[in-house]
Amino acid sequence: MTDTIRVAVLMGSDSDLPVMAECVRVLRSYGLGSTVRVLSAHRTPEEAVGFARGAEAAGIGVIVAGAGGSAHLAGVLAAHTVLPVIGVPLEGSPLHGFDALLSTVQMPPGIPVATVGVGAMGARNAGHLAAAILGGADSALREKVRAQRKKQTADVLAKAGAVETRLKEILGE
Ligand code: RP5
Repeated sequence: MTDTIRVAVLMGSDSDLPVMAECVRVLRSYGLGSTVRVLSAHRTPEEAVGFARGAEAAGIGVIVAGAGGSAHLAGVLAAHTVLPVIGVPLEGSPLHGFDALLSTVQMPPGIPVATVGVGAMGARNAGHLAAAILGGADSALREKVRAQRKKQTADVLAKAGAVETRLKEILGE
């Protein structure tokens, strides 16, 4: 069950979809709907700028933008909206996303992009961060974020409790 669409998940190419789907998966776990679009800072620049300019009026609260190569999508979107923009550097290039990381994170002061980690790990965190941002003004959503953190802690502690047993299995003891 998802609510009205408050998050836009954008990506520079349809080839980015398998990774950016991880962001959508996390958003859905919080009951957050999203609009998913392929928009490129380089290949569809007019459309990308148009989306950024119209996002606020469309009810979007957070924009997530994933791109690979010398990634400029998140930065270009941020230049055309005051909504928070989360950048996901993607790793398809010969430099394995290091180029995308630097071009996404090194924004000039005054036009921030909240940059998460490279690839699927970052895409998932973009979903969690979008939920946390929207949760600032939505107590029900904030409680979902809190519950996710508590469950995560419990899961890690449960796994930690099983480490001695697993070690014996691995060592054949
Ligand atoms: C970027 O170039 C896209 O975000 C993608 O990660 C990368 C390669 O795009 P394709 O050549 O696969 O369309 O703009």
